[in-house]
Amino acid sequence: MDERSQNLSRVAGGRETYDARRLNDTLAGARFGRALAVGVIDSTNTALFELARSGEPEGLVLVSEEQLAGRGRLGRKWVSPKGKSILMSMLVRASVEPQRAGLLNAVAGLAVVDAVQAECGIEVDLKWPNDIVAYGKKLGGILTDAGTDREGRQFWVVGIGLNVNWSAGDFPQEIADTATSLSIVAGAGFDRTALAASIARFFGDGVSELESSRETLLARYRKALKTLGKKVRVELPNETIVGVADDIDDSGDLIVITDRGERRLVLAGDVFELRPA
Ligand code: BT5
Repeated sequence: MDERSQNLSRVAGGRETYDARRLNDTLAGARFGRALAVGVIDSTNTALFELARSGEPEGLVLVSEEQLAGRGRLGRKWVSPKGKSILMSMLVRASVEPQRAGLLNAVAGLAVVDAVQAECGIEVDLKWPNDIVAYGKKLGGILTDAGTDREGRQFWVVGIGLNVNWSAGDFPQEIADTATSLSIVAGAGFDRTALAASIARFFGDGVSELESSRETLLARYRKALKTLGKKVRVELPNETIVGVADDIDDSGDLIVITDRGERRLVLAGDVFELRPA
């Protein structure tokens, strides 16, 4: 067995309840067109990152039923009951300037919005920088990890967590008031295999759009971002900014006009919507 197959089988050790064959059939020919479905894993982002470092080519999609160490940003935890979420990561080796790579979060967010619309008939919103929300509650989040492989080539692992078939009793205390799921919003369950395939397809189209036509992508992102035009409080590690979320720049960073009229560029932070005074 070569190194790559060994890596793949190590990562794949687990119960498979996604329909991996249908997932791969549906993705045939797509840019993100090879899927690996595993049972339990620490984190799909961490596992795919390791494969990427060893030279795995672009296009691999890793989905899992359960994560033991699911990660959010800044060392936060991503929680999920077994078999009820989409927990997926995709390996990107695009020709994107590193300073624009933040837009992969936008590409992933838009892919989720489009796939949920197509597969579930539900409209969901994006909240800057990486949340998928419905009725003001968090449905999903995105985590992009950037790395360099052993040959010095840049890659990105884009991870998506989406609460699909959770019922009311599935929410741990710490997110009970702030989170929701597609099944709660719609009152129906959804096929995770079809949804994951649709997200991967839209994501591939979006990465190509980012490479060839960034302005079109930015226009779509501006339209989907519910944060723009809202009065917000932005929490940064050492500072809190209050103002109006005015726009995003070419790299997807948020432009806030503060109450004192200053223009501030926010690269990463937690945004809370405030009620207008
Ligand atoms: C995120 O971080 O929203 C990024 C989440 C990315 C998860 C995916 S799952 C597949 C891949 N593999 C990984 O290991 N990660 C990615 P952040 O903005 O930091 O939000 C984290 C915060 O959201 C936590 O501190 C909780 O407050 C809340 N949270 C945790 N799990 C949640 C869930 N399932 N639904 C809604 N909110 C959640």
